[in-house]
Amino acid sequence: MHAPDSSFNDLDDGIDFSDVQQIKRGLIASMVRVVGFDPDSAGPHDWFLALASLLRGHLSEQGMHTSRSQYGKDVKRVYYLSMEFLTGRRLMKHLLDLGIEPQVRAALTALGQNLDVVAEQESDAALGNGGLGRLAACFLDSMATHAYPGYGYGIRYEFGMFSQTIENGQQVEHPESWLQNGSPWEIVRHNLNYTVRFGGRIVCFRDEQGHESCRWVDTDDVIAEAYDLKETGFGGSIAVNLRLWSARSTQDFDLRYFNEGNYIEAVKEKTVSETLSKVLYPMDTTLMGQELRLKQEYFFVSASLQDILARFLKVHKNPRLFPEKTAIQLNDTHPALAVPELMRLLMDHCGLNWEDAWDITRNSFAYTNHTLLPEALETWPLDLMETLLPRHMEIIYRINHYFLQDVRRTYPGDGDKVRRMSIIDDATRRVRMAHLAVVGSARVNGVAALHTHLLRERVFPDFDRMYEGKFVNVTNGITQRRWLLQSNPPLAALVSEAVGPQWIRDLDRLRDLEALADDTAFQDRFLAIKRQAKVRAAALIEERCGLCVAPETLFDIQIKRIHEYKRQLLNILQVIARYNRLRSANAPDLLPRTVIFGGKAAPGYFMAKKIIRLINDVAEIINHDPLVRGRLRVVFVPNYNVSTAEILIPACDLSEQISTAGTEASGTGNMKFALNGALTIGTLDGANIEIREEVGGDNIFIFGQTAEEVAHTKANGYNPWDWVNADEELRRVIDMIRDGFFNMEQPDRYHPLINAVLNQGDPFLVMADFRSYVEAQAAVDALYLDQRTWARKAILNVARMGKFSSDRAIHTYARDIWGVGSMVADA
Ligand code: 26V
Repeated sequence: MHAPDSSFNDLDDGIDFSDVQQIKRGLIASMVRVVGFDPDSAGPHDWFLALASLLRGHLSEQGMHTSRSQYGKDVKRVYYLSMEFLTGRRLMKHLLDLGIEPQVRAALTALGQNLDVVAEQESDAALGNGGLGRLAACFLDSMATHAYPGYGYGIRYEFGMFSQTIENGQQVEHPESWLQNGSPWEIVRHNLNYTVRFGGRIVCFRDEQGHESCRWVDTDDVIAEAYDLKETGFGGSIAVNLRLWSARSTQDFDLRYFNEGNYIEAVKEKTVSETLSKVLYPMDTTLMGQELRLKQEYFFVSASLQDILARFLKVHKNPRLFPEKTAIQLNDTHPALAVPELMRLLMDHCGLNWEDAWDITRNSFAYTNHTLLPEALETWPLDLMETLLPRHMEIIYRINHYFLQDVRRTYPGDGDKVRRMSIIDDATRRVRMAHLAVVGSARVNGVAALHTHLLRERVFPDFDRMYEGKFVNVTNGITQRRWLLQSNPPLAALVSEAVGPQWIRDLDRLRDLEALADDTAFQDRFLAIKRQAKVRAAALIEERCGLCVAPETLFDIQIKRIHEYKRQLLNILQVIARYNRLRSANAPDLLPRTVIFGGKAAPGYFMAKKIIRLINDVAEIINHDPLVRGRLRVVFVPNYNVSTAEILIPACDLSEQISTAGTEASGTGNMKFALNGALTIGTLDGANIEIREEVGGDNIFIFGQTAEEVAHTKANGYNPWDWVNADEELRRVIDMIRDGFFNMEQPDRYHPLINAVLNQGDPFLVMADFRSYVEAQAAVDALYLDQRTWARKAILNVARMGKFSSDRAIHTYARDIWGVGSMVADA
């Protein structure tokens, strides 16, 4: 008997994508056979579907080659577990990765369509809140590009991040159904599913040899169904799979009710279980302890681990080899239940004893922390966990028991330490997920040098001393494929012309641009490209806000989630001070600026929403004041998302990265802006510190207190009023807001805001950093007047961004944390 021939190197209907005629025929076939529409009357959206379906087939083929070669070589794989993947649109990315954009463009033209219009039809897959989710997307891109055997697992939310409109200056949220018009990229695998269990109770029994084993019974079950997306890498020959789980009820009808004639009651159960993957929680700080969120976390963790283990057991009979063949990265604590889940599967399903299961578990996981803010560190109530996941709670108690024995051995007689380090917080009766993740992982990393330092010193000092070498730093990065090649084609072309195209895979190659920083002809081309991008952004602003902004002005941009710690408030205070100076006519040399904001506030975050409203109220007054016409405009761009970022970032002159030092774990927007030739104004926080190290102190505007100074200021009894009273300009700004200058119709609108900041200690030191921020902004004004020097510094910023590629980050994870190799290097 011989093996069946299932090679697919030569599928007869495979299309040669270098041939425009073949693409055109393929598109027509796809329109007729898949979309089911007459090509003669099809519109851009139909053509988008036809094109995407055509590409999906090709990507699936690519992915199968990748997967066959991984099985063939029995490589160690890495699984990236994340509640969020903020991938944005995919069409242009795939075309660039495959190198077939010109051919596809030509084929569409021949069909009377324009590729750019067709690409605009795609909705933004916003399955994430912000930085953490976008990082996951950049990492998949780097893994695919550099041929790491990576794999992503997440949730297929039916509703991603809400879409935002601004009405009367206020944020209004709308549901965002990215699936409404179908998602042509997905490969649906109805037959690939796992049962995920909740509730129930545990029964334990002993066999004849006296071994105890436990069973989890009487559970409420939900089915997790797999949907796959292929993430291409540059060059197109490798695809990484992103598997998203969708919840399906185990029962379509509850026959008991059905037979009684109660039709509605009969489907209720189904609706309830299917809400599990309905919607992404749109907040990224405070956890409200909702049961649904915990269920979402366990749902995707359980399905993913069952899938990972099944894949492993297909090839290996011995579970003890698991850590040699598998690395699992926990993107924050959201998937931390993976630790007790793997223990459960190894003991209750594979029959391993505790010691062996624990050995495998703690050598398989690694955990990335993304925030120091105490309110964002996850904890879950014990009673909720015990009800929902009784078996996992048993395992967690036992992990904690052995762990605390170790703690007592390491720190004898220190009962306080035992209480502080425990996975269970006895005082609040909650499980500390970060402690569980640290104890269950071989490595823990922060996402920028300062962040890792503070993590070790402030959040986990006892763990750091107990586990030498466990805490490491991997500074974040971004993919230059999306954030330069795709989003800024003219600059990408200029760079390629100057230093060759290798930067696309190796960002360090940008260094050769340094030699051109003083070249006036190069500077002129660089500035012309910046201007072109500003014209494009101005069109977007006109369309979304009905506001006309001038590309000659300095574009000063702060786009990111709205948070007190990110200090959009500090920015708008500075804008008001600038407005006052312009009106008083004693500042003729203040250059014209357009100050652009964008970002979403969590729907229940009162202060963040007030800040949005204040920005819009201030904009309304300033933009209608003839005294400052042509010299100052303020814009709030609604519905900030990945696609908006792709247009605004290339257009930026000045990138605002102004969080209170010690609060922004890394930031990744800061890197995207600098890569596109913006200068940064920022604090010594997160990755800004490393950006300064790379670009040089002369090529960045740094202001404000350092993380150490912040701690010191607070320790010495900070009173924001002292700073307000000592600074006449600041005092005036505060008075205007308090007196209702920007909102005469309701003058007390911002009293809660002013009160919260000034009378409740100003925890993010807005007042303390105001003066130095204003001074840094004055230095910006002065420099911008000298366009040559500005261009030189901007070019140097681009040239020195090599470190901030997600390729570097992934190479570091692969080497220092996962112990996996590139398939190309291995070949
Ligand atoms: C936290 C929570 C808390 C519970 C409710 C749901 C939820 C959802 C997301 C998060 C994550 C917040 C952490 C986060 O996004 N951190 C950002 O991570 C970026 C990538 O490492 C980093 O650049 C940013 O500085 C950091 O704020």
